[in-house]
Amino acid sequence: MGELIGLLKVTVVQGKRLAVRDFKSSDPYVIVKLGNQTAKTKVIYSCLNPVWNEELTFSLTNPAGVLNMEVFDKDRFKADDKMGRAHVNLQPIVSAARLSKILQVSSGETTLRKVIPDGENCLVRESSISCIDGEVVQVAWLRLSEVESGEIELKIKLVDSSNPTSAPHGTEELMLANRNSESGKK
Ligand SMILES: [Ca+2]
Repeated sequence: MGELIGLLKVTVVQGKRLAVRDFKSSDPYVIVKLGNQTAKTKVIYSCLNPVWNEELTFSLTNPAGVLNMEVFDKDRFKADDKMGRAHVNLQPIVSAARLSKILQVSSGETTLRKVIPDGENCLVRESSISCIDGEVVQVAWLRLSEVESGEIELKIKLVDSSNPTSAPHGTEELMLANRNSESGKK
């Protein structure tokens, strides 16, 4: 496993125009994967424009790689139906976080960079990465593929280990270190 970069907090905000998998609607939930880590949102029943607003946490190691997500329709008596998939390249937010450190951005809101939609990503529109009060955040609308329709909004936050030279390896240690550095902030 590579060097620990920090914690990635992924908020699955909402879905729009999701595909119908039951009679008139669907019961969507999202599975998010980073490497061998998997997390999922709750199911929202009978809704094609669901609002989850759920934060899922992953530990992010170098190289950052790609965040994958799949949407499913929950079914009680048979296997859940697929409702599309999307991915986000995490390299831009990692470089933006590095930049914010170099620029020593701390308070207020600063746009660090923008990622434009192209054939390599799933972006519906331009995605911006900002530093908001010291936190690096990317907001992205993703078009689902392998499905008739649907878009997903994500908010990705990179929580850096505050002291990279002594960053401990392992999520628990990192969380402990973050807690300690927060309580001991000058
Ligand atoms: Ca269903």
